[in-house]
Amino acid sequence: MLPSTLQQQGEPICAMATPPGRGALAIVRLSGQGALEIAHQLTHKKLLARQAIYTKFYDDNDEVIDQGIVIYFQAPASFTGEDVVELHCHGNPIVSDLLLKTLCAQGSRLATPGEFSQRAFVNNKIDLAQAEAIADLISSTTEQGVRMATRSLQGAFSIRVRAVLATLILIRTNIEAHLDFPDEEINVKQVQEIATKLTQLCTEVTELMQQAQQGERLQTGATIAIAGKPNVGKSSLINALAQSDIAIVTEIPGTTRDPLTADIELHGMPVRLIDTAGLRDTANVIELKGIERTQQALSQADITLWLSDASQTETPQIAPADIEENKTIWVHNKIDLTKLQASTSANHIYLSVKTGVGLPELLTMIASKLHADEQGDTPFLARRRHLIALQQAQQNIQAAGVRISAPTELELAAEDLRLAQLSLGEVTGEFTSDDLLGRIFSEFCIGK
Ligand SMILES: Nc1nc2c(ncn2[C@@H]2O[C@H](COP(=O)(O)OP(=O)(O)OP(=O)(O)O)[C@@H](O)[C@H]2O)c(=O)[nH]1
Ligand SMILES: [Mg+2]
Repeated sequence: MLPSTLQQQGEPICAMATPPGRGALAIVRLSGQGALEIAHQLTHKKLLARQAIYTKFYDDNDEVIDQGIVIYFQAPASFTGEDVVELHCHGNPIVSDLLLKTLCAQGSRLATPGEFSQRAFVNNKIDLAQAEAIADLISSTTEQGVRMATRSLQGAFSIRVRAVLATLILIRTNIEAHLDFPDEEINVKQVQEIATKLTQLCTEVTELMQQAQQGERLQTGATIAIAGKPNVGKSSLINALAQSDIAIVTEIPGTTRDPLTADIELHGMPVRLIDTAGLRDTANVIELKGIERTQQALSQADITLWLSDASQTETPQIAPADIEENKTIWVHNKIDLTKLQASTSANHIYLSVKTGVGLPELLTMIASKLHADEQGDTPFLARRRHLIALQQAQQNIQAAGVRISAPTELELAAEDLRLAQLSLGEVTGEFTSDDLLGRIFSEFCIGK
């Protein structure tokens, strides 16, 4: 890593930092080698670091484009670590286009998606998980998502990953020392010590992974399929939970054919509900297609609400054999037609969609199954990429733990730990291929 004062500055790039459209203000950002000179040509002003200066912006023919504020951030004390200039102009896309055109005519070029964040990463202003947190912070659709992304951006996730990495490196160094000096054979006590440390490390990675998993789910949301035999009240339930008449409800069995979706928020977690076609043996081609789609929705759902009609006790309503018990809540509907009271036990709930009794309890049950009610324990936001890396690291650490007890496999245990280190390093971006970096940053918007 270069000392920050010696960091290389890239060619100057510019982009809108605010969304396109009309508004009171827009911000155009310029970063890189020579940004200060370009800004000087544009404003005809001598700019001082971190001072907001009211100025006119001039085009190539010295005609005034607009007037606004210019702020100069001297390298390395800027977002990208390079010289950065922010131009605050009036929020008209024609004005910002004219500014960008002038900046390009003066030696800058338009930034590619995520290029500002990528430069911040290259210049060690943020690590990869933090750069991703910026994109997630901007795209979050729930308050909880925003809070978690902010924590990740502040380094909550990276700090935990680095702590695990530091412990792992210590253990690895210890093992490699024995490999380097084969005369001093590793003794039983030393093996036990390393094995204990590896077990502790594995527990830490597991905890981190669980929290990351929860963070990922809180960001991307969960899918809940509502399934059951025809006419049990599935469409009535989606309407009630979405508080909107999105699905047609009739007393005719087989009303719903295409799966219908509704997005709701549960304890700050985005949840997608899917109402499906009732499952039964039928020769109707259209209904059969609907049933096919139901099976598909069930296989992809995080949770299935299996609805049955509590008033129809004579014909037991059995779910398909392939339904996953731990992903299912058994909802017994229409208790208003029976003498039953609203109640819950384990994964069963008795309610009436018609009267609304038991619906709040159903939401609580779903939230607890999704762990959405434990969000206070989720300090950061993570991505699927991070989960895969953590899982890989965990498997390698586990494998090392098994191998360590056989002195002949010491070398293989060291190799397992090296692989675990690579996986963890991928999260923060210490060991990340250019391909992956390119893919990650290309998903950002221009100007980020
Ligand atoms: N009494 C009573 N009737 C209900 C309740 N929930 C739904 N219904 C009625 O049951 C009938 C079927 O409801 P739907 O919501 O269309 O049932 P569905 O499961 O979507 O049916 P399909 O789309 O045909 O599979 C309608 O007449 C609803 O008004 C309830 O809690 N109590
Ligand atoms: Mg229906």
